[in-house]
Parts: sequence; C-alpha cells; structure tokens
Amino acid sequence: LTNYSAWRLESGQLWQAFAPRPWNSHKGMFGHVLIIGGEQGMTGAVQLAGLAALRSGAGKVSVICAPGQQSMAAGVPELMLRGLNVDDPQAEQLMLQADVIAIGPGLGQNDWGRSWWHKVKDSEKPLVVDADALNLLAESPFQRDDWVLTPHPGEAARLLAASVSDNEENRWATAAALQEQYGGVVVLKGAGSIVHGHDFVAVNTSGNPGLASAGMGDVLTGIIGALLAPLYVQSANICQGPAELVAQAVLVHGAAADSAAQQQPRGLIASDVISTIRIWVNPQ
Ligand code: NPW
Ligand code: AMP
Ligand code: MG
Repeated sequence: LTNYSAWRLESGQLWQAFAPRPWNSHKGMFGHVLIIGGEQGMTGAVQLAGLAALRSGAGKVSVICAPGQQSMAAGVPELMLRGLNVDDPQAEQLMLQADVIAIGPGLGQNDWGRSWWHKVKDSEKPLVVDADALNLLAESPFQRDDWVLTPHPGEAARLLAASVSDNEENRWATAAALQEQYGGVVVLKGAGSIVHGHDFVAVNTSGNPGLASAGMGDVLTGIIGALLAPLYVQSANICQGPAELVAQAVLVHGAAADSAAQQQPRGLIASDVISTIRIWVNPQ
C-alpha cells in the first residue's frame, strides 16, 4: 500500500472538468462511440451503455447487436442499431467511422461474440473492453496501450487466473498487476474503484451500495466511451490523457448514482443512474 500515492477522485473536482460547449458546436466534435454486444437475453446491456454514452455527451452512438436481436435491443431511438455478423460489409464501415469501440456488454461467449472479439481486438481503434470481452481476453491474454479494461472483481480474477478473495485483499496490487499484464488503463471496479494507467493511479470516492445491481457496469462502459471519444476526434482539443478521462468517467458514474440514490440506495436501477449523469457532465 505504501508504494502507492493515488489521486482521490472526489465529486467536487468535477465542476472544473467539463468546459462549456462552443455555441457553434456540432455532433462531429464530440465523437462517435460504437458499442458491440447484446446477445440473446442481454440486449439491455447495449441499450444501457448506449444511452449512458449519449447522456454523457457523445456526439453519435452506434450499436451492433446479434442478428435477430434488433427488436429486443430497440427502444432508445437515438441509438443507431444494427444486428450484424462480423463478416457483414457494413461492419467494416461502422468500425472505420467510430472514434472509440466499446465491446463486451451482453456480448456473450458464443460464436457470435467470439468472432466480434477477435475482429475488434486487432482493430486500430481505441477500445473499451468490458464484461464478456474481458472473459474472452482472459482466455488468451495480450497487451495493448490504447485500451481501457473495466473488470469487476470476478472478471479481474479471470484475467489474473487468481481468486477473487486473494485479489480483493490487496486491490492496489491487483490493479497494478492487471495494468502491467494487459497495458492501457485498468478500472478495477467495486466500492472504491481504482483507475490504474501507466503512470497514473487514482481511487474513486463517489458511488454507493445502490450500484450493486444489474447493468451498472454497462452504464460505466458507456460513460467511458463518451468521455474518451473526443480525444480521438482530430479537430477537438482535449488537454487530458486517457487515464484522466477514464478517472473522470468513474467519478461521474458514482456521483450520478449518489444523486439518484439520495441516501436511499436500495432499489436503485441502472436507468436511474443514466438519468442523473447530466447533472455531472455540465459546467456549473
Ligand atoms: P459471486 O456471484 O459473488 O460468487 P459475471 P455479470 C463475481 C451482462 N449483463 N466482488 C461473482 O461472484 C454483462 O454485460 C446484462 C466479488 C460471479 O462469479 C455481461 O455480458 C444485463 N465477486 C453478462 O451479463 C444486465 C464479484 O463475478 C461473477 C463481484 C455477465 O455479466 C446485467 C459474476 O460476473 C449484466 O451487466 C464483486 N464486486 N462482482 C442486461 N440487462 O442485459 C462480480 N463478482 O459472471 O461476469 O456476470 O457481471 O452479470
Ligand atoms: P458490474 O458488476 O460490471 O455491473 O459493475 C458494477 C458497477 O457498480 C461498477 O462500476 C462498480 O464499481 C459499481 N459498484 C458496485 N458496487 C458498488 C459499491 N458497493 N460501492 C460503489 N460502487 C459500486
Ligand atoms: Mg459488468
């Protein structure tokens, strides 16, 4: 523990983080997030991630779900939604148009999800890797510098081939080991999420036990995608690096949950958190 001097991420810091938008803004300035996931039974995950990305300020959000699942994944009209196999010609085009690709929410680990993982992991786009994509990564580990990994303790245990309890005993060392083995920026989720980049370590203080409910991680993936996307838009002038932006996203996620819970965490749902993101991504 003593080896780490980490930033404490506190919601009071957020007021300075988000600059007002120029009056002549257009959606291209804020980036295009592509979310890939939504296998049968888990289409809610991509809807949550997609809507969270839009509420966090993404200019455009596209979703690729499993073929046949479009009607289940529909319901958020602002999302551009397609059910595509990896070899569909539209797939290549969508990947090229994206500034950031977030893969994993509800992806599953069957043939469809696997084929997408193998295509996306080799793409040149910056990635947010979550949920089942992390489980697929754990099967054949490798490194990249331009990705963000967002494991909860169960996924972290798979990535390090270790037990959840051993990892949780020293979360600093767990986050450091994940970053060293996989590269990029790692978010070790759970109460007091740790953000660990190459030369950046921070611990989050926002959030509450209401976040212990289905779909909350999918929301975080969307927020991270949205905050990262402008970094990869050529005309945008973002002065923070990926690790700082990821830390802001983690802070916003918890702060939105705190606003939504208002001292009453039990019964909080992921959609509630999405509805309070806006409080925290606008300058005061
Ligand atoms: P346990 O149960 O306590 O023994 P999985 P998932 C452990 C999608 N979703 N501390 C836990 O251990 C996701 O996007 C879709 C300690 C268990 O072993 C994924 O694609 C939704 N242990 C997919 O479902 C909403 C912890 O990890 C394992 C822990 C599966 O994701 C829900 C559970 O993790 C969901 O997001 C902690 N803090 N947290 C939808 N509406 O479409 C977890 N564990 O097996 O990776 O399952 O996280 O539910
Ligand atoms: P997931 O398990 O992928 O759905 O992600 C759950 C999200 O909720 C992560 O961002 C966790 O850090 C957050 N979370 C879960 N439980 C708590 C808690 N007790 N306190 C703060 N954040 C939490
Ligand atoms: Mg998750």
